[in-house]
Amino acid sequence: MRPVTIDDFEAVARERLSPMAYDYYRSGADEEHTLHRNREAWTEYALHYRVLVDVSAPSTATRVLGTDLATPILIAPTAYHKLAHPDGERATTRAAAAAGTLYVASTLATTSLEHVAAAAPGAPKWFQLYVHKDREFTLRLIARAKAAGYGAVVVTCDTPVLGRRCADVRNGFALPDGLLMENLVEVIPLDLQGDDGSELARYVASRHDAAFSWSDLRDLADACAPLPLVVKGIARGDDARRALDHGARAIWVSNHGGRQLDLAPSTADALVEVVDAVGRAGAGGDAGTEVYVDGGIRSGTHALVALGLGATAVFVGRPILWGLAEGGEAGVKRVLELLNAELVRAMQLAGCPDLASARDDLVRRHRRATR
Ligand code: FNR
Ligand code: LAC
Repeated sequence: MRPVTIDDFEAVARERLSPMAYDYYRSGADEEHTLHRNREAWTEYALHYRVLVDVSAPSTATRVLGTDLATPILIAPTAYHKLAHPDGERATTRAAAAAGTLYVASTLATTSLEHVAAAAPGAPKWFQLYVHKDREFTLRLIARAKAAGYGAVVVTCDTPVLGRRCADVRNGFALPDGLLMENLVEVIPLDLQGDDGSELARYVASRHDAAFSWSDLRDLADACAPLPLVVKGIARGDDARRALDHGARAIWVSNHGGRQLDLAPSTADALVEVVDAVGRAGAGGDAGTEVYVDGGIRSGTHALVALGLGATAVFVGRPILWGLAEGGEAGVKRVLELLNAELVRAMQLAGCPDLASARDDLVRRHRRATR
């Protein structure tokens, strides 16, 4: 069956992946309320479309931090791509380059950041950073990203500890033999072995710096310079303003795909608060703070709602993993082509010839019929 929707890709991935790998990719934290809220929240909005607009040649051209892209649908950092396909992150970065979009490589990748960069020379990519207790090691990761040609550093701030993913605890989640967190081989503590719960949770508990706070962010931004620093995992307007005051160049609204704090607000709701707090970002890169969002975006129509709510660009996580499992680099390309084709069709049906027009009173809360 050729996948027609992102959910079709997930169904194929579920057949292809080991149960442990699928559970790890799919899971949200605890009772998974936020996992489901993320996706449902996009349907709480309505696209108040316009008619009789020339939409014969819609443009999805986007600019993020000065980098021109063909689409506002970008690839979020997700760990362990080799769990889905032996080509792993190399396949993902090549597919991103071919689609004219941007890939954010995870600190916890199964391919070193240097090999990811070499897989698609010259293609725009950012490096996602987890701050380790070992600050010297953290600075070495930043230096490596600069040397490898990454265009920005994305610091993930919603993971001082790892959220509890119940399936991982039941499965005793661990990377299979032969797969490693290739960026971290110099620091992986041997005490990761254990037969209770998730190996990843033990790594995060032993290595991530839960003390990292606002007073450290400015220093981190300085250490990343001249690369811009993006702060990922923001869920509130006041935190978005603080991030900008402490050196962030852009704000990434995220709750980690519902994998961290359960009962966190949906990213759609957080996006509205953040855009209100830091000004309407530019879809296509006009003036204003750039605000990105991820979480539960499973179609181009969801993406159009997010852009209409003020996002400069959107990121997808799990859909890329489903594409990897379905067909490696070709599968990721098919996922990206599907999402972008859905976005273009939604723009045409909404009377949007470009992304800027999506911000002009297109999106409003869906009004439920009052009894
Ligand atoms: C993630 N995410 C994540 N984020 C991050 O900053 N570093 C990471 O290494 C990972 N790893 C990771 C693994 C898996 C399996 C998932 C599903 C997610 C979070 C990711 O960047 C993004 O915020 C969410 O995935 C977005 O939600 P959707 O699109 O997956 O619903
Ligand atoms: C996760 C970590 C790797 O969500 O970010 O699994």
